[in-house]
Amino acid sequence: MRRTRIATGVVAVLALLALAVDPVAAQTSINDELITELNLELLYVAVVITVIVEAVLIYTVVRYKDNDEPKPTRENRRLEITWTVTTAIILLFVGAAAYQVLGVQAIGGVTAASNPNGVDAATTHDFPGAVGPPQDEQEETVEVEVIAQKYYWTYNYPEQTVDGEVVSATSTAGEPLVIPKDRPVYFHVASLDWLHAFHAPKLGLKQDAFPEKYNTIKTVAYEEGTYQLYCAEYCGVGHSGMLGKVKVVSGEEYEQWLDDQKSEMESSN
Ligand SMILES: [Cu+2]
Repeated sequence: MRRTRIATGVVAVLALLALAVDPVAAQTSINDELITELNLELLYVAVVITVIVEAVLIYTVVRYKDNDEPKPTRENRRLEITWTVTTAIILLFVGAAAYQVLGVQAIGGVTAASNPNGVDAATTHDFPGAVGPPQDEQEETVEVEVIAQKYYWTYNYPEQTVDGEVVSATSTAGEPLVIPKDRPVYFHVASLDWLHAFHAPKLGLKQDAFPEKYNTIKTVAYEEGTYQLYCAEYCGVGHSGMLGKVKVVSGEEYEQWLDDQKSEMESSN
């Protein structure tokens, strides 16, 4: 009777927890997809382990609660080996699953080692570290140089020029970082003064901005929309205001935007 009541209670609590979990939203980018998948994979395993541990705990409490002379377990080698080996297996699983995702370029960043056939990166400064896309992907890839400075962002499109002048936008002017969806985008992130960090959480993007050194990260955005961009490295009094927007648009809208930028530059020359 009492056991039934406890079982009912456990089921009710689990049902409430299941209701409280947010339904998984549509993935906004390849980065977001990889992070969410890993998170879910680990969550499923964690739920199973939690249920087993709680079941053993509740069973033990109920089964032995009327024992007036309990004796502690001493020297149970089998038990010790079991909990050591089981924990090791779980940790190895978590490590292997996380490492697999970290090893992907979209999460771990694009490096010369992970992208040995990369062409020269399109950048406007002569800093080291930027890695271009592989030659066979160069045509479809968009390269954007993201420059952090106290306390704003500049987005340069070094492949897009008018009379040698690069198409560019800044967060101080309220302009967004515009990228097309469903195309690989490489961000070459650097700082002109000291440490900042490029962070668009809804897109699963985060990268430190080092002074005079590029870090390249990659994305493929799936969902059109405007995403908040933050500086994620405390950089001084203006840090909390060092914000920007990443705008994901369709391929045609992106080309149109570039044309508009270029004709604006031409007319002001
Ligand atoms: Cu900052």
